[in-house]
Amino acid sequence: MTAGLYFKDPLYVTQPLLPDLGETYKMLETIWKSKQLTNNGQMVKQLEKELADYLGVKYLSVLCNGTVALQIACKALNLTGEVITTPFTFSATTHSLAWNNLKPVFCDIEEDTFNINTDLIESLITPETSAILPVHVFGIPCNVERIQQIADKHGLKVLYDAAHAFGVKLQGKPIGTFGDISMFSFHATKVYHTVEGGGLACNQGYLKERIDSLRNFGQKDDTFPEPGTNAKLNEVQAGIGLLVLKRVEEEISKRKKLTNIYRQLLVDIPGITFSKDIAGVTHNYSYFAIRVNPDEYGLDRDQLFLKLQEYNIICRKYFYPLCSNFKCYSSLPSASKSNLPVANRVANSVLILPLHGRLQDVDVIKICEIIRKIHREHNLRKLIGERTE
Ligand code: T4K
Repeated sequence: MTAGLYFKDPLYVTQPLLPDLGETYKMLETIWKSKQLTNNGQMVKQLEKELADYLGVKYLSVLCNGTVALQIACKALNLTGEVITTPFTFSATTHSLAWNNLKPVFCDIEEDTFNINTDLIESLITPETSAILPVHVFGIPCNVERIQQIADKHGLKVLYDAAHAFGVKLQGKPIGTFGDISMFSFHATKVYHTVEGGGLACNQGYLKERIDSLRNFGQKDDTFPEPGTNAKLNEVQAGIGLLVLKRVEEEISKRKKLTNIYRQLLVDIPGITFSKDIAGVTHNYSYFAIRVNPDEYGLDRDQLFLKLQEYNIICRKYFYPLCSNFKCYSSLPSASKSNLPVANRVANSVLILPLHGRLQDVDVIKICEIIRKIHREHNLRKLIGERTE
């Protein structure tokens, strides 16, 4: 290993966007003075207003995290029976269905976008199907037009997992305006965060009311029409969220610059591929995903993942293992590998490289050099081995 290329401090796939500490103290002072720590206080109200504006959605509710937000969205939409979804996602997507006693029906994905393959959805619809739960994977929008056509034709609800898609737009239209409800994750590892947190965006007032009641024990004034839970965001996290929001544009533009460096420097490395910007999409650069083709690169994804750790580059294999291969779902008929060839292939070949606004250009340049060096060294060793045989 070349010492100069080794990172002294570990380079993680992400690092949270932190608000200014001085501003954070001031924000805390305001909360201390108000003595309102939770239960729909001023910070939460302000955050909902500012986020709805930023995301360009009619209604937005903030909640304690994205997973519980998804669970509440399923209830708010009265989902029953089966829900068609993607296996190529974080565990939370599938688990939120199971926690509502809904049966996940896995649909294969597209090779280029990693999103649900809309050509396959209709073949999975049964009389039990109540909804489609697609994910805008790594912030790349799904084929929202086709999904809505299918949903309208079959009377299905559409719940988007937009955990990665904060601020993304499609032909200028905010991503959270599609479908019946969209869930955003505001986890610390996301482009935008409230430490932990989530948001549900919708276009209809009655849904917002239902979500707000469900997150607050199912209470409506002094009555309890249905059982709810406690999914409230507190004032301190909402205050952090307001401060982080001020910095999110700068964060996205830094990530865009770094993404372009990655793209320029990785483009000619055999066996390494990645997505380009899509015309008409306003991207948020939430993740930088590469695919590793071992026949051309020399090492497979798992080998590269381990090799990069030797240089102190700590990547993530989102989303491996595939949700359909989890023990709790693998016996479902739709979970069979033959039903999901693309998703299985993608899950075995994708690697997420570090990308966040605290990274410097030189860090990304070094990561690319290391990926090139690993390829070269491996091929050289192979060549020498072949000659001496
Ligand atoms: N749907 C989708 C499609 C999702 O991706 C997610 C969450 C959800 C739903 C559910 O939303 P939430 O309920 O989480 O709001 C992370 C996140 O925990 C998770 O939010 C996220 N997706 C998933 C893709 O990634 P891990 O287990 O990979 O996180 P972790 O702790 O290993 O963090 C990654 C790196 O970030 C670490 O190596 C170091 C760095 N880091 C992390 C944290 C938490 C920091 O520097 N500081 C920190 O505070 O799951």
